[in-house]
Amino acid sequence: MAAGNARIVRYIVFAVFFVGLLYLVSHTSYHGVQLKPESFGVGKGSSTSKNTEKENAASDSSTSGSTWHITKSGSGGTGSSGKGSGSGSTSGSGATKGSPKTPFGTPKQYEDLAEAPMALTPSDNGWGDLVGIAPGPRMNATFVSLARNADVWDIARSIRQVEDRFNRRYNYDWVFLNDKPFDATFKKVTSSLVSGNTYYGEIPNEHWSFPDFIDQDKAKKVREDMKERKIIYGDSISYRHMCRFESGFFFQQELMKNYEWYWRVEPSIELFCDIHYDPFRFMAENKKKYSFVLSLYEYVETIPTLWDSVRKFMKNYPEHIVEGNSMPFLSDDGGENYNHCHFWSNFEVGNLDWLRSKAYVDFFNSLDQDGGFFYERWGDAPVHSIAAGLLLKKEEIHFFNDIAYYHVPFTHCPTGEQTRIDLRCHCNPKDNFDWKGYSCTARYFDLNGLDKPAGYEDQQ
Ligand SMILES: Nc1nc2c(ncn2[C@@H]2O[C@H](COP(=O)(O)OP(=O)(O)OP(=O)(O)O)[C@@H](O)[C@H]2O)c(=O)[nH]1
Ligand SMILES: *[C@@H]1O[C@H](CO)[C@@H](O)[C@H](O)[C@H]1NC(C)=O
Ligand SMILES: [Mg+2]
Repeated sequence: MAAGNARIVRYIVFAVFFVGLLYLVSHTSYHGVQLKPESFGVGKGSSTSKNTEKENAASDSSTSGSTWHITKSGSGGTGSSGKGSGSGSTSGSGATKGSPKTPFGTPKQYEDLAEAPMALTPSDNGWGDLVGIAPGPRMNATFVSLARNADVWDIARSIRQVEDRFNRRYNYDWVFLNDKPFDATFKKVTSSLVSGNTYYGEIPNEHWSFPDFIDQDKAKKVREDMKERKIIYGDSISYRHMCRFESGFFFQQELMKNYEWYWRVEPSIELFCDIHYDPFRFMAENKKKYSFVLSLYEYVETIPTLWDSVRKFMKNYPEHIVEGNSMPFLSDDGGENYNHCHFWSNFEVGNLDWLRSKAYVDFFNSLDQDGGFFYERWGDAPVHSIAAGLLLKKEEIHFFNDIAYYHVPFTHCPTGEQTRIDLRCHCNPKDNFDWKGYSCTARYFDLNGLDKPAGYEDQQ
């Protein structure tokens, strides 16, 4: 019995000592005795260790670079299974060999991945080091978004994708335009998401109102009639101001005058693939002035007399109509009638100096005088497209196959499996609109004598 009691006492003493020890360790380790991360089976990661901090500073490494590398070598390991599922071993092994091991830039990597530190807070070394800034020159360019304060979360989604897929490595500016003042929330949220500088402009009233030559009664009757006929946005005044603004004034805003190139971004769009090069620089170096990813036929009810107006312009300003233009994209009978094809302008990368040129300004003013922005419901997409089609050489219009894009309800997902794999796309190729019957993109290819990408027949 006595021996048993002594054992129990010994147990209790030991337990009390152990608990005390635990208490001591847990309360002093952050100041004194540091628990070694290695003892938990992870790399040196604690930002609280001075030792680790020193290593962080000394080593030429980044957490994200190594994280990425782990993902990469993981998928590399499944290369053989990919081979079996694909379109034959040639393209399968081509995919493994052909795709770059580093996505872009030169992510810094550890010899031993287990040694990589983990930056947990913005003050830790390596926190902002998410693969490098892209090398090369920057163009005189900006993103531009027209938006209302209420669009903040929808534009936030768009910005996030543009940044993730492209701009975080390029840091181009972003101009926001609104017919009303932007509120503090809009500015705070958007500027937190954009890696470049952000600018907020209020549109002057003369760019967002009825010109005095518009007959208000006539315009009102049109809206009532279109409402009855259930034409989308047919009864909206603001939508008409928006279309006229995008057609004739966004590039004239004071903030936009600071740039030569623009990339238009609308709320709630999606980008599905990495963008590995600078589209602005591509445009500049290849002498492009306008670009698109989606094209389609316009809703005829919204533009019944647009082509009449265009013909009047062509007659009055023959000097602006360029030889070697894209008329066959717009008309099937040499310019007599409009086939309603247009580039979808909610995505555009283009040249602002072209839009500010006499040719384009004459074109817009001529159309504007005819009143169709209010007596009908002319969209900025056919207006921009017809201008690009007539005032530019056909080689100056570019189709960005590798910019994968969605704006409700259409998707451009690059044709060609290898392209989608190389660009790490997450769009479903079945959703690609390019070769469907209601797309005009095949006309663009035919007109320019371009070979359609391999595999397009399967998507018709
Ligand atoms: N500031 C402001 N921006 C507007 C207004 N109406 C539309 N916009 C913007 O103009 C662009 C086009 O408007 P949307 O409503 O997207 O028109 P849409 O693309 O034809 O149609 P959905 O996207 O399908 O609704 C978007 O960037 C909108 O944020 C407006 O009254 N004020
Ligand atoms: C950028 O382009 C605008 C418009 O063409 C021009 O006024 C401005 O000087 C340019 N800025 C630079 C830095 O080249
Ligand atoms: Mg839209």
